[in-house]
Amino acid sequence: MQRGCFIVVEGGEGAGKSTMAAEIVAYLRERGVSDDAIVRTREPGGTPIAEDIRKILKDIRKDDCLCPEAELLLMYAARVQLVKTVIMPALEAGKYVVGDRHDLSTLAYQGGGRGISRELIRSIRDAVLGDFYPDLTILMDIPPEKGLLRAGKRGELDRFEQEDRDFFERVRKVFLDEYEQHPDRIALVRADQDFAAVRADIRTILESKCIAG
Ligand code: Z5A
Repeated sequence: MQRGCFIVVEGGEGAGKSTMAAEIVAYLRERGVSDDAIVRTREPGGTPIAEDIRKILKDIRKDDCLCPEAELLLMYAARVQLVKTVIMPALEAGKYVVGDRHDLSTLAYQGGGRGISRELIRSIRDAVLGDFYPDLTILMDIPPEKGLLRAGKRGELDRFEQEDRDFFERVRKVFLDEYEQHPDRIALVRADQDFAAVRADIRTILESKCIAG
């Protein structure tokens, strides 16, 4: 059986990743991919254990703070659980997996945002995931102030959303640096356009990569 395809949507908060992940699923359906051949994931999360880890990562604790290195290891604990129990089996069964964030986020947030060295992140990644990578990453780029404004409309902010402006600028810079270094596997979309324009750009990328067709 032909291996499936792992498509990841990445970017800053409020970029519209979840919205566009749903649009990618709609695109696949239009091209005749059946519902049971499409799996959606989100990170951190996506399995019962990984969702428990997500709660630890997102909750604001007044009585303790999470060290950057502990945060990094929890991200990878959740990710390995998801990759090994959900994503890999789905790909082996020939399915499409549409992921809301994956490990580019770790380089951006724990690397750029928290200042953990790229070498440490890469060594943990390589040790637990080996040569596993997404087939396509769509990076939705948006200036942090615009993304945070969208995200802020949801109400209460989580532990990440309470970081300062510089944090999000560093995160964005790593995302864009990675795109510049790997334009073969990362596609860039301007996420501060209106919904129809973002959707059209994503469709053009999927068509150019011959996804589902
Ligand atoms: N994190 C990390 O540090 N390291 C890691 O390795 C990983 C994650 C994997 C997960 O939070 C947090 O974990 C995240 C990074 C960290 N931290 N933050 N902050 P999450 O999953 O809860 O949140 P998120 O990933 O940032 O997603 P989000 O804020 O929900 O944003 P989104 O998915 O990109 O956007 P959306 O929900 O699709 O849209 C947001 C709003 O904008 C919504 O009202 C939409 O209707 C609207 N929208 C969408 N598109 C448009 C356009 N084009 N125009 C206008 N309005 C739009």
